[in-house]
Amino acid sequence: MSASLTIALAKGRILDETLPLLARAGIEPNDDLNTSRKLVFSTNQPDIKLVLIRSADVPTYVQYGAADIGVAGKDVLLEHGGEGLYERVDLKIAPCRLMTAGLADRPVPRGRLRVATKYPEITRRYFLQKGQQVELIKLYGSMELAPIVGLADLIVDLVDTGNTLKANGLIPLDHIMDISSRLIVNRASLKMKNQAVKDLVQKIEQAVAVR
Ligand code: PRT
Ligand code: MG
Repeated sequence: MSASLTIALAKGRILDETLPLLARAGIEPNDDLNTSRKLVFSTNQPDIKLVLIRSADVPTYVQYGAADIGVAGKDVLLEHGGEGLYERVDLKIAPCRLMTAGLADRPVPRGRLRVATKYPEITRRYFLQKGQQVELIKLYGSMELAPIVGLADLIVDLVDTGNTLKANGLIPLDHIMDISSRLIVNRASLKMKNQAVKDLVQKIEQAVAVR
């Protein structure tokens, strides 16, 4: 008898790219996660279940042990702070870059800049380390609009193809860091359910390696 494990995933690109990895690790949900309205899913492994939550909530569920394991972007993990959890595997999925961006047709003004972002913690640290004073404006999405309407001089956002910036007259400026999704594990689960967690982590590492 092995301990039961709960894995937290988020809908969207993380789910789309994690399901094939789980399948290669021998874990298949019993329902279609993309169409079902359920939040808890059994799998072909009787002792493994999946829960589906918002991506920014994944570290919180794992931190408190409501899920033993989770998949979250490095952006989300840095913003959360990582308390109560361990990052175990770089899944190399959902890759992108965290960047500053501004209007293509206007130079960045001098003096104290206004920066709009969904990532105030990462952004605060980035400009602090550069020794640059900024005023942070926390947004929950559509950051690209902020410079257009004069809400901010710069944004800090994720960039993949660059098409979203371009479509809004913005250009990428400074590369803050590369981002990919990580497998995270609750600290207590790693101790209390050590064998089950180790087995699963190992299978997923193998699935990432053959990808
Ligand atoms: O969308 P929702 O608010 O429900 O949640 P979410 O934004 O947290 O979920 P989702 O699925 O959009 O993103 C989950 C994770 O995927 C993020 O935490 C990142 O680690 C990762 N990821 C990888 C991305 C992108 N690539 C990405 N391109 N997340 C968001 N984007 C957005 C970006 O914010 C911008 O609006 O896509 C747009 C830019 O894309 P390009 O291709 O036009 O440059
Ligand atoms: Mg999104």
